[in-house]
Amino acid sequence: MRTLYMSPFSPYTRKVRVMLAEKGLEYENKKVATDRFPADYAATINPCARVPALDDNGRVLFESNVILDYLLTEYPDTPKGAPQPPLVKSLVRADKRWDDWETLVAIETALNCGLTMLRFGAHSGVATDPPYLARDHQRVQSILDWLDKRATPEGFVPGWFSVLDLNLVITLQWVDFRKLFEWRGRPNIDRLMAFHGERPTLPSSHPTVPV
Ligand SMILES: N[C@@H](CCC(=O)N[C@@H](CS)C(=O)NCC(=O)O)C(=O)O
Repeated sequence: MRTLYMSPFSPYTRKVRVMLAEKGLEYENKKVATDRFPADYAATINPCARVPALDDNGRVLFESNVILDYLLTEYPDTPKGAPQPPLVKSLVRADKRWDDWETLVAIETALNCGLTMLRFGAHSGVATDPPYLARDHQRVQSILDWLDKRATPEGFVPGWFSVLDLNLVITLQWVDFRKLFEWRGRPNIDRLMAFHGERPTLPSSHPTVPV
């Protein structure tokens, strides 16, 4: 029995849904109201009181990138006919571990900035009051400039669909869905999004699709 504690609009949840689809793993979606978590959720599922969390036959994990790492490690196979380019085998490359971790953390920071903008700012346009929102807007633009130098038109790990690609695609598709900030106009990121953004495992978990 595999249960995903989730919210349909959550980009962090979506990363896990896409990975489960890539691995061809069956699971049950358990929607959690993120504005009023059930009383025992933090005590029994995720002490951080957030989604996603995954209960994999009694092994309960939280934190999206940890769950991705777990799924890649515990379920190394991909189904026949899986999309191309193939899914990577590990969260980060052994020989580029520090580079890949920095990329992952930079994308995660951009997503966290987006969440702050959504919670505390206007849903569209640049809300600059309070001032930390202006800093978050600057931060995402500098992160995107930096990512554009690390990306290639075929992703962060050419020849593969990497967890870095997965994180970026989900972050920027969610930014568009929430109309938070402009990210286009960077050659490598634009092409990476065109290259990986249509992957067949993505549409069914798009935030516009009812769960
Ligand atoms: N770092 C966490 C972030 C998870 C997160 O922030 N989830 C949001 C939904 S998108 C949430 O549960 N928010 C509820 C809250 O903060 O009260 C992860 O990667 O799983």
